[in-house]
Amino acid sequence: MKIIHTDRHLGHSGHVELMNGRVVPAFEKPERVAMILKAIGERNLGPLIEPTAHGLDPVLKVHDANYIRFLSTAWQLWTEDGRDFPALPSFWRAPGMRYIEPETVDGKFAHFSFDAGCCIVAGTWDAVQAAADTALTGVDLVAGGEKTAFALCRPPGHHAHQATMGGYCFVNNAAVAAQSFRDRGAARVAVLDVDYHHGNGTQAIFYERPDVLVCNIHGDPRQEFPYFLGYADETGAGAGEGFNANFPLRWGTDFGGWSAALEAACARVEAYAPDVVVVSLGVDTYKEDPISQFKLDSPDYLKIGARIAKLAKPTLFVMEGGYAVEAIGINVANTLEGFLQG
Ligand code: OKP
Ligand code: ZN
Repeated sequence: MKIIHTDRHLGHSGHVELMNGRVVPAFEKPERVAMILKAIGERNLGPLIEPTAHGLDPVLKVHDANYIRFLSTAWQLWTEDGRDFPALPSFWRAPGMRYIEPETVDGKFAHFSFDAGCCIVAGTWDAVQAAADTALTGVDLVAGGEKTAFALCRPPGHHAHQATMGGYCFVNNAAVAAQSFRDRGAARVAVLDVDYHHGNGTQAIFYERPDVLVCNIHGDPRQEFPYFLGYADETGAGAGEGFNANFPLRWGTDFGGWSAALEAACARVEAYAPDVVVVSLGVDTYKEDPISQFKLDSPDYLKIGARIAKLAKPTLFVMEGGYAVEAIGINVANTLEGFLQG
């Protein structure tokens, strides 16, 4: 299994987030990738390859041009204003307010975000572009006939909407990959999102489309971020009715409960008979994850990988979350190893 990786993610570092009302170092940090690389190397899961540049056209197929223009200039706008520290929004739109892009930098940050989880620093945009290229290089491999590939994306993507950043996510790498598979001839693409958090961005991007099935297993939004999407009654709309499936689970869910949801999600994928599967791979379902509330243990990830392999479809893994840095490598490597042996 080829592993697509570049060290350009390193520029997205030194950033902060808000945790329980305090400014703290971001949980979504470069060490996550270092630990994944270490475990992948120790297990000999496959060669590392560099992503190739795909430009912004495939990104603009799922994101608005105004939003991408904002992301590509946000650091410049922020520092032009005399600020030499990481950028964060602190204002958002309430329902009923106007959808207008303001002229000033704080207005633009408010307009294009839904939380304070997307801190921008000097290297953020380059890292975001590199992550999209990483996913797209994975598409090249799998569309070109490889059975599987692992796009080691950082920052993650599944919370990013068409024109909104949030939850550590800027460009929706998995959605860009799914769209790219469509554009390269796949008639039906399934996205299976196993990250602890609901992939609200991926759901929203494909919600009215029958050509991309989106299945999500995640913390119940009644209790968990992103709170306002991810309920079981969200089944798609218009032509997309019946092509979105949510499996919300309560805080404290262990592998027994989680794997029952995986079985149900996999049954949906099988019934859809996709040409290719994109797995949004988050391992923040782990029992020691510092921001999550499920109880999966490291050996469980071997079984998850094996169940995904049983779908017997070309499969692109796209990295999303996982914040227990000491175990993230083991848990990702277990998933991939379970898949390869399954
Ligand atoms: C991204 B991915 C703690 C609040 C949590 C954002 C969680 C984003 C998770 N400061 N906020 O799905 O792993
Ligand atoms: Zn997550």
